Amino acid sequence: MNVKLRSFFAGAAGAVVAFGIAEFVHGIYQLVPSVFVSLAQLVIRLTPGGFATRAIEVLGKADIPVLVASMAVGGLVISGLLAYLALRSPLISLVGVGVLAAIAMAATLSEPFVATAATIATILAALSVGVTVAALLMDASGLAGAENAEPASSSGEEQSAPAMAGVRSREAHSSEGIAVDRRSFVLLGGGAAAAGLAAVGVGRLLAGGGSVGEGSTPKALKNSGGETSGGSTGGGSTGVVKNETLPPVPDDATIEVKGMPPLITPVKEFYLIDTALTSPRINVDNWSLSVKGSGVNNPLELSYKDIMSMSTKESDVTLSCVSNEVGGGLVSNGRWTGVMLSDVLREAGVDPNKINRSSEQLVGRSVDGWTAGFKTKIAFDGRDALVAFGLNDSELPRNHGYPVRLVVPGLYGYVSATKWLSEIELTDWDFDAYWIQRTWTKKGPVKTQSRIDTVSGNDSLSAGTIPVGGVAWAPHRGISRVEVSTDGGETWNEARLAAQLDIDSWRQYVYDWNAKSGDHTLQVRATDGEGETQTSDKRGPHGGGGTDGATGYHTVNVSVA
Ligand SMILES: Nc1nc2c(c(=O)[nH]1)N[C@H]1C(S)=C(S)[C@@H](COP(=O)(O)O)O[C@H]1N2
Ligand SMILES: [Mo]
Repeated sequence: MNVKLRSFFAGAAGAVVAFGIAEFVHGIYQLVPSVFVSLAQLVIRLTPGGFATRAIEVLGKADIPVLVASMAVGGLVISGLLAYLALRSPLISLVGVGVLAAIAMAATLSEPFVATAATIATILAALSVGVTVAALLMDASGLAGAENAEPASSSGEEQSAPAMAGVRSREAHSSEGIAVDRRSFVLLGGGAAAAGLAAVGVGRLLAGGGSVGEGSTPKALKNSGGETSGGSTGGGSTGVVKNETLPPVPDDATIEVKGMPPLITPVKEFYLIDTALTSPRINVDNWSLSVKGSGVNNPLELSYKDIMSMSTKESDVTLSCVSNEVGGGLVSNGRWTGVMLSDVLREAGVDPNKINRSSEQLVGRSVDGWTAGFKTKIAFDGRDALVAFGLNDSELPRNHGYPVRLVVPGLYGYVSATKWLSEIELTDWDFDAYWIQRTWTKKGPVKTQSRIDTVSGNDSLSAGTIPVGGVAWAPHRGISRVEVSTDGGETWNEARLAAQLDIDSWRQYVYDWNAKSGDHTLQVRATDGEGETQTSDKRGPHGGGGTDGATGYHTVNVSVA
């Protein structure tokens, strides 16, 4: 292994150690954000629209491992190069480390919940140790650095100077550096890297897992009439509590066919889309929801208890993502519990009759700065727009927005369904929320759609009766009719509909197809409660002329034996 390579690996090993320390501290003290996660968030935030759109919306969360892997590789390469650079010019290397420190601080300090001093100290300490490890490794292999470099003088990067001490002092020591053979170098470097990785692992474990597990199972909600959760008897400002709950799902609202999705999507199967690398961990004791902006005559700062003491409402609402492909799975039906958004706004002194240009848009903002906006009047038009704290009779799971999110029937998630809600602001229509800035359409009404669930192209089918069924949705308009074609759209057959649970909810259908052997093209189309049939126009969610959701008929090619 030559000198260049050794210095490169020394730098990379130092980086692993530095990250290990930072992750470990994050694990034991959450208010020091994970440098890695914060950096990834920063990358996502700064990514230009087109790319972020593809990466996050179109691919869902599949981009996250790619992002994490490329960041890890990038970090190692940069650190390796910095160490290699130190051989020539410790000063430039020092500046490089200073820049890394600055970026790490910028990323972490912009997180919603952060202990500033502890975070700065952690980053400085981690970098110091990392650089020291790198320098010791280089020392150990007898790398003489910076023959001609002047010691770094009193530059602005002096803050991270301790980190570079090892590198700079090496000039003095290098003559007596213990030159180790290749094997020992690999052992030492590998040992340092392994220790760093172990620290990362322990840190991640302590922090409660990555983006997948998302911590413990949410607590069940107590919804018995009049009983408010929160445990407090400290007489809230709001008087009467009228908890309105829904009866169990009626039998006739479901059709029992193999492959039919459950009418209410279990939490574990509920689709998941957001820009957060890991869901914010919010302690309800220091969380609040502020309601402010134009036309808000009585700005509010609501605690979790305040919200739990208001009248609650349950509602079955199908939530869908604008980036769902025709036939795709980014749609689910939830039984949501919350308080009416209109109640919250009225409490904040918003007069529905006085909404004007300057209060035309309602913007939800999450603790991590994500935004979504829709017409304020939608909150007052009678639909069950909720400030939701429950899903399927439990508290919201962390990855679905704990403690509180918005749910607005009839609007795609990207314009309405702010998770980890921290602020509701009334403003004008000029403000562009997160995905609008990234080229998606400003208004996002959910398009009427239908999906074939009980038959797939891979099934081995045999002639006879085959139930072709699935779900159709047109939230807040309802579904009045579903038709199935078995000949690629030449002729259409009326499907049998389950009872409509709610016009905001998807509806199950089935068509009992008398299948003959041969190849067939199955299609489905739905008509909404206003008599409008979904368009056959084939469009992707984004691109190909559209930026407002996919259209066309779900088509499944089958061959029957
Ligand atoms: N804070 C926050 N809220 C968010 C998002 C986000 O990225 N951040 N994504 C939105 C989008 S695009 C959709 S489709 C829904 C998805 O909600 P779910 O993950 O609970 O299914 O959440 C919305 N709320
Ligand atoms: Mo979405």
